[in-house]
Amino acid sequence: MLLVIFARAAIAATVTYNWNATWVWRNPDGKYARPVVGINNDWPCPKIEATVGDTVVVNLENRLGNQTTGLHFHGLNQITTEDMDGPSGVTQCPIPPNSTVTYRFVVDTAGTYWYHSHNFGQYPDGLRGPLIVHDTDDPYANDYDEEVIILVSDWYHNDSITAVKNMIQPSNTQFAPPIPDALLVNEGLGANINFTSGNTYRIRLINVAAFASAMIHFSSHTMKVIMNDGSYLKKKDASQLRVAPAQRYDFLLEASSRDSGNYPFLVSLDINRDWTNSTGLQWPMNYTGYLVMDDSQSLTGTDVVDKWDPADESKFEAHDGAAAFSSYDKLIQLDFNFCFDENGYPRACFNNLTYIGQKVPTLYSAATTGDDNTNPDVYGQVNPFIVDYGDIVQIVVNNIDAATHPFHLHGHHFQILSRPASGTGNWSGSDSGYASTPPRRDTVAIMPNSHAVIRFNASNPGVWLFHCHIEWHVEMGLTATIIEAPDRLRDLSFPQDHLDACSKLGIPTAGNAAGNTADPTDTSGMATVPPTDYVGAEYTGSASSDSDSTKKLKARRESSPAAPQPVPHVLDLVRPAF
Ligand SMILES: [Cu+2]
Repeated sequence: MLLVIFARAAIAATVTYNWNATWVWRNPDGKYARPVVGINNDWPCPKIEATVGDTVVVNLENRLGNQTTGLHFHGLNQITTEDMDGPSGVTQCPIPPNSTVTYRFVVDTAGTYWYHSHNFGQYPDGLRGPLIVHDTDDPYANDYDEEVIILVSDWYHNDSITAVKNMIQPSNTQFAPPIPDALLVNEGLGANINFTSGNTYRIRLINVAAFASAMIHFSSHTMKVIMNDGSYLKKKDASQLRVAPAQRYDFLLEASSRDSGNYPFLVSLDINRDWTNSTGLQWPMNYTGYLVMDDSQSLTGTDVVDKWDPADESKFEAHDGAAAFSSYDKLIQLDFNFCFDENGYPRACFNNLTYIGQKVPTLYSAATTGDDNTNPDVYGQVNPFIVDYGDIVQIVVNNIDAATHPFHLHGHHFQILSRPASGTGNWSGSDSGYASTPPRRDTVAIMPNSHAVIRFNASNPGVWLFHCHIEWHVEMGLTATIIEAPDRLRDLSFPQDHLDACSKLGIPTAGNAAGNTADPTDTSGMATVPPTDYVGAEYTGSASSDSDSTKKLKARRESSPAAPQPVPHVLDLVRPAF
């Protein structure tokens, strides 16, 4: 055993990426060219790829000129590296133009992940990509021959700041989000898979959308699901899957020796209503790809799905058979509904409170407020919840809205004990009927007018967001903050380049939410009302002159002032719900 450990330690590598965040012009749907946030003057963004035990280093330089940036590594739990998680205002400051911040962490769990900007509403502008951690001990290693990544997403012709400005208007009384203009597969319109007879393929399906879920179905081939969100599952057949924003599925597709020709598959954007029982309500955004076994034949034919009836994500079972935590020490109940703030602007609320960003990043407050850091008042209205080290925490989300919302927890893979069907209503308060060997995920899609019950072990000190992964809803404030084991966060130190990013922006790095170091329990100066003027990632300082791309982008934004987002016609059938 010692020898094995030694051998693995010896091969652990450091994988380094030197990245500039840059604007580039792209036309991924073939209908509209626009600036997108790329890496090193290219887009789609590159893949991060490493092996379990490796150290990943990303040196990220902001060369955007007119926006701040940052990166989150979605699904990695950042054990002992809680300051590398990436969300702006939480574990770091936004990175201003012409600054570099280094992310350094060990990838300790194999699986399919992704990275994305967690800096205001920036990732729908393109800053997102796959993050693959290969396993040295893959239980399914002998079951497949090749790997294929499929990235699915919605896409918008508006840039994100314009889209959010249009959304957060008092006239938007229906809380309508930006409506996608296109469905992208692999950040474009082409994702055929070369399929060789006799081979089995491991598909790594990742949804990087800002809003839409995606349905997927393969004609003539059954998906054998082996992993969700970087957590192995007992192999299970699925005819259709729904992958919500930020979720991932790994599944096997077998090109049997009897197969020949080319087989279509269908990816369809899902409007997030549970229309499994309502065939009339859908977006006309479908993509047909092909499993290509015979190049000489043309790619024709479509995969027709009469009715979407995807696998129930709560019914998969963890591969290791780990039992559900049998009880809990701390209950956090979050009733989610849309709401209006004091100024009549549409927001999204947990327990009638919307998340309001504060001056000091929350982790920095936890590290610098001493014994007061167990007092939630120190953190301001970031919807803070304190949990103690080693607590088994149960989070209940009641989704009072009539649409599906995918909720993501940073820093953990949680157990999904219950995620009942649409229309089930709120949690009864009784802990019964739960899964015994539940799947573990980092993102759970909660059904319309229903709820979910999840549990995790608070063994990872840090400040971890819990939020809807519809990016538009994050910008409306649908976020809570788990402050985990604050007694173990006291006097944490932070890398100088992270602190430098703050000082360049004039952001304090110590004290309570308002930067008060003398009396952290003094709440004066904290933000208590969300700003009415949305600026998102926009940088108005004079750190650099604008590039041609940013000038064009600014000109376009200035020529189209904010206007209420029209409610799309298809939604007139029912009360709009997002
Ligand atoms: Cu949402």
